[in-house]
Amino acid sequence: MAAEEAASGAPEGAGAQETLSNLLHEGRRFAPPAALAEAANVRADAYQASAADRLGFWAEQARRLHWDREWDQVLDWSGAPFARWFVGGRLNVAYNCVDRHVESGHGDQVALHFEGEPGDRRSVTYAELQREVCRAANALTELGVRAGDRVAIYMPMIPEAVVAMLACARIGAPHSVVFAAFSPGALRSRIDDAQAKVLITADGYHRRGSVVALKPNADEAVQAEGGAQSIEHVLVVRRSGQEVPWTTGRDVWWHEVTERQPDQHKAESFDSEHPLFILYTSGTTGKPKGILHTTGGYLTQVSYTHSAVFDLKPDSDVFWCTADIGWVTGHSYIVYGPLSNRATEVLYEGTPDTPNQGRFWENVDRYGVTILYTAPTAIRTFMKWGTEVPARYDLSSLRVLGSVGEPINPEAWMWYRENIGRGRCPIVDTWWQTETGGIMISPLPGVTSTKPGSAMRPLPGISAEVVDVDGNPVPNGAGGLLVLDQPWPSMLRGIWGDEERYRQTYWARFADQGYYFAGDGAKKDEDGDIWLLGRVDDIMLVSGHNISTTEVESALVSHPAVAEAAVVGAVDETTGQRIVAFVILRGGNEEVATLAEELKAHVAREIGPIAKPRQIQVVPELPKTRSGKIMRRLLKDVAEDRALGDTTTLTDASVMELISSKLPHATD
Ligand code: 6R9
Repeated sequence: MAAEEAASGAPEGAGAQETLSNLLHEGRRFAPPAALAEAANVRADAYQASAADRLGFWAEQARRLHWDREWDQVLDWSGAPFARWFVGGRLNVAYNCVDRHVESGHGDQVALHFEGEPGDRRSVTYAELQREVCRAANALTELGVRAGDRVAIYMPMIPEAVVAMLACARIGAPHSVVFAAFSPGALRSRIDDAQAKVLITADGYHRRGSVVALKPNADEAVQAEGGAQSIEHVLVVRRSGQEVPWTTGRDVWWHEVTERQPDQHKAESFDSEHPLFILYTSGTTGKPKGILHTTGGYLTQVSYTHSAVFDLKPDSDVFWCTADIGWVTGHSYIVYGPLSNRATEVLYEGTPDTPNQGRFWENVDRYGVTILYTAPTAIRTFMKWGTEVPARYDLSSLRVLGSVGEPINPEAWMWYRENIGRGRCPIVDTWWQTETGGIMISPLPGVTSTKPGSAMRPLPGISAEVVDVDGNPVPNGAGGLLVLDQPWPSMLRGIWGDEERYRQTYWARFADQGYYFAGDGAKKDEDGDIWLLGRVDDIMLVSGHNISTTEVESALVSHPAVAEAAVVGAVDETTGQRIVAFVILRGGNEEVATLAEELKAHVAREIGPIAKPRQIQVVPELPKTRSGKIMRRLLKDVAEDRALGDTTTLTDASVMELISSKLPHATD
């Protein structure tokens, strides 16, 4: 393996940046398949064209959409860091995502193949979607929702969730989607912050073979005493069919109110900067931030990136993004990007292991999925389950594979390529954030020769840099902080109701240079390609060396005995921090005692002695957020023998008890 050949010890005493440059030399390259390159939506010349005239390039991308009135100015950055894109332009997002496809003769094309977890199925064409969105828009209007009013959406992954979002967009009512597995308290604080007028929810949904009730949580969030007071109506979709508590006057069945509406609705045009949605992101500390996105710039970038990065051909592709609509990935790459591009897509309600561990691959096989977009956490789970699971299915329809959410370890990247893509499909590792709205750094599947584990380059039209603490670009081969040094169309327009926090969080760190600070560490390799190294808060400082958790984790999972790894820096009197690793073993590796030593030696070989974990703890599970990101903060609490911090965003809080009980309180 090239990574092993190239591994050499980091020289003792090297500076922080030199140390980073010695980590993880990746020699493997995968050129795009010739047929894909030949017919690719975006070619190599887009990089030069966009660099020569960035605003002209974005204006050209905006013309992908239907504008009721064209803009007067592409970008107004005079109020930086508050951007205005396509100033003076007017459009309707729902019209762009639905009606115009019907008008161009594609009403019979399937927009959504819905796959319920129990196996119930329903395909919704663009013409049907148009009628449903119109009815829902009329229903919201009947309930008193006007342009500018906020609507909270607390729904499972069913077609009505997509319809609800589009109906809000159609009438200019910004939605705030709250992940259905969030608690009543989390829902309440988000409704309060946005002062939402209507809440759209469901009776319940299917998860891991059982029926989960949702309406009681919604009720608790908006109850008369101690609940969110801004809600006037709760609109309830019938999904699970279970009995629900009911508050007459406030609660309305979705089917009752939509069925009596006309299935036509005139889409009004809105200003390019009209708010489209608020999406709360928790971050590591403090109260959730309501990230605000607006209309024209957002839709332009998600539409362009969805077409460029996944090479979508609307007449032949079947796209499947496995995220939940509660996350930005679901907003941009289930709803707005794909539908604006007239994609046919899969919408799946459930989990990957219900009724068995082959469910994802069965879905790919059944619908002939050609483009799959998922997360490293899912890929590592599939690795644990073994290659024999996907091997049982016909995955020959696949042609492009995507990854998002966390750095993808080279080992997981290779596994994805070989076992899912069967060595034929380019992998696009896409870096972006709730705040960026759309993909920023990613290979282009018909252009880029990819490297396992690297997100490669900023997309045409996007500018990013890796800088040192003073804001100077680092040379190739060195590490630093990722910044975005030019505004982009789908950038957040602020934090809802908190202008100062917006400035402080993203723009204060490099105020002199005017850079957006993403909060991620990154390095540029010898070719200038970008490797994401995880959140800056997670980067460790050992004897004066900056060491990224991502790289030590990648070294650990490159050992055949390790399925998943999470690494943290714990306070240490002599070295500042010491590296503590938590690993999940692949089946059949029981000789834990000798393994710890072997893994330490393996990391030392792969990266260098400085990166060797002081402690290695075998654990049954890792703490993850509900969107699949490892919560290193909690592992750090364990490693530093401290009471655990806030665990409310964990998928499964009992995981922490298991881990805490296992860690010996000694250093070695
Ligand atoms: C889209 C999304 C954003 C944070 C981001 C970074 C991490 C996302 C990544 C990645 C490395 C990738 N992240 N994609 N890190 N490589 N391809 O996940 O948005 O939930 O706001 O998270 O996720 O740390 O800063 P969000």
